[in-house]
Amino acid sequence: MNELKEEMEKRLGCGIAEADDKSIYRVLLAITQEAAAKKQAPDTGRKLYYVSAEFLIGKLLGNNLINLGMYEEVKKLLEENGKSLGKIEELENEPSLGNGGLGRLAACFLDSIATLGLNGDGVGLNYHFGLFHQDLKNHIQNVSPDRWITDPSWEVDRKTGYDIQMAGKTYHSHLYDIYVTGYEGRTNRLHLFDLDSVDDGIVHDGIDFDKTAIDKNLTLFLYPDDSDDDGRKLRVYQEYFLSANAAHLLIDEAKAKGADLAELDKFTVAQINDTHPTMLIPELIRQLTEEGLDFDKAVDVVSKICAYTNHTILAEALEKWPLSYLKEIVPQLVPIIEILDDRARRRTDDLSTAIIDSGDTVHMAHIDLHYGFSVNGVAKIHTHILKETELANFSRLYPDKFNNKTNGITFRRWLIECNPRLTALLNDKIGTGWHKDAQELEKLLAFADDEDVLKAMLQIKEQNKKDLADVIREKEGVELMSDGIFDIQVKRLHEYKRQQMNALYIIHKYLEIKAGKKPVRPLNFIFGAKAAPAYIIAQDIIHLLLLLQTIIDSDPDVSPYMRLVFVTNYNVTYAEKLIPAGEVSEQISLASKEASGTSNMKFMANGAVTLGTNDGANVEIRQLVGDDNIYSFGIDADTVIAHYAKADYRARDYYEKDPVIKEAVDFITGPQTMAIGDPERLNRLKNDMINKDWFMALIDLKDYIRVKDQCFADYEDRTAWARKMLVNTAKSGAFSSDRTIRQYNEEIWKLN
Ligand code: 26V
Repeated sequence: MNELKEEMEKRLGCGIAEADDKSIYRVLLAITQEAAAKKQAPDTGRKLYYVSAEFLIGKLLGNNLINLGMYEEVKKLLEENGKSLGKIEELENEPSLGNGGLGRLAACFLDSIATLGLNGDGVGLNYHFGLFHQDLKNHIQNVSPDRWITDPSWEVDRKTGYDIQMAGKTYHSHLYDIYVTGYEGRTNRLHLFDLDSVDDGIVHDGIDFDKTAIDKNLTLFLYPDDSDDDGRKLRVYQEYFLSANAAHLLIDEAKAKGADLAELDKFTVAQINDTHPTMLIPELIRQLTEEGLDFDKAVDVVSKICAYTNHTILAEALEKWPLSYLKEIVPQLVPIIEILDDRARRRTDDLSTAIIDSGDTVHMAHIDLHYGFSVNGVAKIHTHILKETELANFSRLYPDKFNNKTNGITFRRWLIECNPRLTALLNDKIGTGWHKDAQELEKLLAFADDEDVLKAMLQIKEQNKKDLADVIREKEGVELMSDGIFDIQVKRLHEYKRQQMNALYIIHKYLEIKAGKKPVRPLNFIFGAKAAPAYIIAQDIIHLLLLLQTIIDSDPDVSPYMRLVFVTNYNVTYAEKLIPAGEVSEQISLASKEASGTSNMKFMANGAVTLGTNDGANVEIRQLVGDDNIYSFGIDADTVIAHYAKADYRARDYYEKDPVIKEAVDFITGPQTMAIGDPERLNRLKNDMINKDWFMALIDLKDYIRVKDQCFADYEDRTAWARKMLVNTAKSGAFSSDRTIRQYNEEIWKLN
């Protein structure tokens, strides 16, 4: 303690008590960076490169302090000097390098890789603004750039880069590293490539910019709007820039280890995170042939290096690019992709597996499926659907490539850091072994009938709810009812995740209360979500939710019993406040559509009870906790798939035949919403629900209402509910990303 105090005071040039928070942040950042640097390990043996368009790493100070074992000491020292570590952490901007689950998963994986002492780095792009910042005004989402890189920064300037050829021009990349500290483990790195000529100043009117000025815009935003040709081409530029830099880096590092490139697979393995980095495969082949390898040998060795993870079965998310784009932007890859296509065609008569189809469209996932040595889904049901349905033609060709790796989360961030109260109780009752072996959480089951422990769990939840209510009061100006139930749905806004079905439930409750049927306890419905700016129906759903928030708030008959809040700019930092306070975890995607979900795991670990469909990892949660400790509803994946196959779902039938459904849907364009909302948006949303409803919200609505009502009724038996909370926390260890990473390593990466 004294050593740390002296070190801090030396750097501050004054006592800690006299220093301002900003200076303290600066000093802690420097001390943390130095401690992290010391834990770097030599690059020996096979090394993993986790290549991803997204790394949603969240703020770094708290996490690094925990992983380096310095958190408690720093916190105490600051407290003794009248300072708050929490306040100092607020000064840090959250890196905006991801969108949702895929990016957050990559971040949890980096934590686990370093914690397990594995030799593995992340490779991504240094987006200046990342995903947009969201504001909510006049019941709509407004977007603006999220400037997250500040001085001091966690980025280490490597003062190096590579020449990357795109559309006949040479772009010189610039590498920045972020240290990734493992929990009592080693330090790895997240490599982020950038371009010096990128110009933040070209962004105007929200997030608009000249999409053709590649030298100025290349790394401005994650997922720039792809609703026009220029936007789509920019994505191709970004994807090639990511892949080509990754290829250079891994070849360079292997060469530095004295690798014979013909045996590169002995030194290197690359995990391709979704299809965005797919060009790594042809680009590695290209670079290896430039290094002197014969073409066949290059194809062979690359096929032993690259593994692919699929994160979605939504057809529209499987990337396809016109061959003409590739000819324009990456002509150097086109002959290679053509040969790969030709060879793939010779392996089968099944034209559906072609890389370049008859319309000259390049199916990026098909490159991964033919030339990756492993293909994995992210939850049991997801992998099953990939094998049996979506990618059945490929699994027949390559039955041995397919494998499952159910997702996981790091308990360091999603329990130790975000829920200190529950952490203290757990440490007290079952020790601290669970920090590194989350399966030890099962020891908590021994307390399932211990009244004191159950009471303590309820009390902790009450306190966390009060904390969240304070945050929401301050940030959103909304007063939650902390004595009521906290029901939370936080995730990307997408029709398949069915925030609109949750909205219909809330309308139904509103109408019940108006008709005199009051809930026994107040209900707080909390949403957080960003919607892709070009995704119109998603914007309409946000509009509806914001209108409902206002309507409920301004109705004295209803507001004592129910609140809705849509929080602004949902991100990792907000999630860390929301999740510990969650009681009912809304995981209500249409069965078969949510690959896994990971917020379901975070809520579960923090003692929330899942209200969910039999989809993604919900299925595995249900198996673990048993039917008494989860609320499941809705049609199953097979039924959904059969409806699509037969094209026999007619939303209108449900709307017309059931007065409860009709009443809720009609409310969307009723007098109360129309008085304050945008009629065009509301009409479009209602019409879509009746005439299309592609994700079948109306099929499941009645069952959802029934089970959700049951869930809220059961909440009243507080002891029984506390036991459900306890079982959920106790069983959540199965979803540690340490477990997931061990499986990736044992079955795919084989790092030594
Ligand atoms: C989504 C979007 C949406 C905004 C516009 C651009 C764009 C581009 C790509 C994607 C793909 C997102 C894929 C994704 O995040 N999948 C999620 O992966 C999680 C981790 O495996 C999994 O838990 C979620 O179920 C799955 O949706």
